[in-house]
Amino acid sequence: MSTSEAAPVLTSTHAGFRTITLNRPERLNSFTEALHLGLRAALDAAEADTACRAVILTGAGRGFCAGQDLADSAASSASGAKPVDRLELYYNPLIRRLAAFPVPVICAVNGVAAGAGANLALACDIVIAAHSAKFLQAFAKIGLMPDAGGTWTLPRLVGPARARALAMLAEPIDATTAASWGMIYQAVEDVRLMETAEAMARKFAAAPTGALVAIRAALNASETNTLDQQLEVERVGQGRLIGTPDNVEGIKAFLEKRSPRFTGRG
Ligand code: T3D
Repeated sequence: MSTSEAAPVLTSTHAGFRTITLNRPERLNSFTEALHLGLRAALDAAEADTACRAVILTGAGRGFCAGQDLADSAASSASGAKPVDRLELYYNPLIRRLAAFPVPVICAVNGVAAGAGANLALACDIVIAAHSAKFLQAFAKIGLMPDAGGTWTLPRLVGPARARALAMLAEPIDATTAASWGMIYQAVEDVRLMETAEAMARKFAAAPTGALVAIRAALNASETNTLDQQLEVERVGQGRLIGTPDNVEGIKAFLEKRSPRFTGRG
């Protein structure tokens, strides 16, 4: 494993995957422009590295991400971006990018995830949270509405009644509740968080990446499609996957009763 440090975001490169760590622990990894730019650069690097077949996103210290840095938000930013500009400049491209990222993104929520930090987590493919983590749609507490995709993801994950209550009451829920509501995939003991995420990343690092990305795209498309439209999405998607090297290898390995050696992005 090699580690390169580029505060306020750290990247660790492992065999087949990268771990990207938000690194402003003294401010619970809340977003400044520098953090946005650091995260963007870390995702650029992961995307450019064809040996990278999964990404883990996590936070340094006791928090995952407390959303927008409200002190930075109040002060005039380096680029002079107003809050609403920041959505278009940073948050929206980030959420769109995760929805189409070329490899699966696992979010390892190590502590509180609030505001845009909560919705960043929910934009990832698989969310695992430490038992001590909390999810908080903090926006209404400061007179705002959820952003970073929260009004899209929340009702789809937990249903409209719970989404409304989470957003309007702005009360935290713990990781176990989040898992039981279907908001996240799994809540694990704090000490097992990273080993669980890394085991999953290693599995993805040996998986047929193209199929995983096609699965995500089809599931996302199903949110608005009719059954007929979705059957067409499956026909087109399967048409692209059938006959790919990973499909050929998967069938060959099955018939030869051995583990497949998928090439993923290669
Ligand atoms: O402006 C735009 O660009 C629009 C976009 C908005 C997107 C958004 O995300 S809006 C929502 C912004 N986030 C919040 O409103 C959450 C604010 N934070 C909290 O409510 C609490 O900190 C938490 C519930 C997340 C955690 O509480 P707790 O008690 O565990 O920690 P704490 O003591 O409040 O925080 C620790 C430190 O981090 C503290 O600093 P200090 O007192 O030790 O010097 C606190 O001020 C700082 N901190 C936490 N969150 C933020 C923050 N500093 C700046 N911005 C934050 N978001």
